[in-house]
Amino acid sequence: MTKVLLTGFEPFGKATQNPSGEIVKQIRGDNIVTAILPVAYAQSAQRLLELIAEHNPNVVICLGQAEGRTQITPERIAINLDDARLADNDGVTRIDQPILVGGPVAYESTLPIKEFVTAITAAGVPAAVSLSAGAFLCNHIFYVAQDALKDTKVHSGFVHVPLMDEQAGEFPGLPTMPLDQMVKAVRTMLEVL
Ligand code: PCA
Repeated sequence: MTKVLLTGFEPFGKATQNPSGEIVKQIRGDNIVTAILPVAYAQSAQRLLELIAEHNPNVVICLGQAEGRTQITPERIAINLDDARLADNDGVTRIDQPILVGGPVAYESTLPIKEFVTAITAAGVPAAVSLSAGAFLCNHIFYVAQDALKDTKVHSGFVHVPLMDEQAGEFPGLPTMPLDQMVKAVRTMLEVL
């Protein structure tokens, strides 16, 4: 039986909501553990590692918000770099800092990202593989997960989602997607597994 750990993030920056957190609130299942991670470098990594140790999942999918995107985007690569002008929710800014000193430059997702994109698109929700998760919290947690699980059979990775319609007022001019479409996309990924 596949046991899935599914995480989202708290709101950050100028946002008062985060679609990734709203999605995980709507996903329930016997073999699914959900959690909302803090948008803070140190705490988010610690919390994710605790959740993995506590629940021993076979699959870890982390979700996050990507302003400006129009599609559900499973990420292909996590890079060993924190580099963002935006401070995390603890006020910490990291520029040009490796996540793991001496660690590999990058890790690949071990989720079936191409199958995800095919299935999500077939379900009527726009999706595409992304080649960059950025260098803020989403990439951070992605890299931490891939490093922690590198010698295991656990499949893990990260999926960015667009802003949701309810955020249009806070992000004028940026594309949004209805939350139920995003929930459908995540349910579709769980079916693929
Ligand atoms: N998106 C940010 C961090 C938290 C989130 O939901 C990112 O893309 O790094």
